Amino acid sequence: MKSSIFKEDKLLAILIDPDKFLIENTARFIAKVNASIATHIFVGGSTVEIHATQVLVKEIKTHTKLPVVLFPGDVTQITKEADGLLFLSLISGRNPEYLIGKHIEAVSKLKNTNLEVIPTGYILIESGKETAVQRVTNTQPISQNSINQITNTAKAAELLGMQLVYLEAGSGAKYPVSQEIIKTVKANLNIPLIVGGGIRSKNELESAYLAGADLVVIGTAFEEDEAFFNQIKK
Ligand code: 1GP
Repeated sequence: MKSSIFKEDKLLAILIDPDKFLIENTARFIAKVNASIATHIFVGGSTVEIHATQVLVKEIKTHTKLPVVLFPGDVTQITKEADGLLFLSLISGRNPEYLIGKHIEAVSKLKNTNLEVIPTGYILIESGKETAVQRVTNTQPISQNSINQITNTAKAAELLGMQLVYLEAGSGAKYPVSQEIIKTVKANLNIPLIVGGGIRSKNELESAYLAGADLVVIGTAFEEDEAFFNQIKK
């Protein structure tokens, strides 16, 4: 079953980290997002102050019709103001807290919300330097050379009934997930594939689509240089 939020392919999500984003810039930044080929806004980060996500999502929603999807680093980032929630299980790692523990904690926060909860197999892939996900979750990424392991992990997510697989190189990664990995995983998967981490140019975005990514997530490149929006105008 396909999620109602992720119906098409070649989707682009702009990731906003509430910790690195000034709320007073929301209108200006979201206007650029609206004028671009972006189809989704993701909100989340590894370490976010309590309530910062709620306030930011509320503000974003007043400036756009694009779906706002939570990409939470922690349970405190769940807010009913958003449209959907990637219910991430970090299946590349073996830390029970991030496989199932946080999810149990989240249940009481999900009651009385209309959030579309999307079970997502989250696979952290080595990308040249230690990333925040690695540090916060205390798990090791899978090596880019272990394509079989990555592919089987993604397939296991599908067989467990997850609706999405997310190949994550980590925010600000030195290099993104390779085309070969995306291609191999996609060829073995019947659910949509998200790819993110370290994608900084239109070329890299197109390479990810060409390899088979259904949705690409980009955050850091826009944080560092909003001129990047000029290259991805509608
Ligand atoms: C991080 O995949 C996302 O979780 C996006 O990464 O910030 O490197 O674009 P970047």
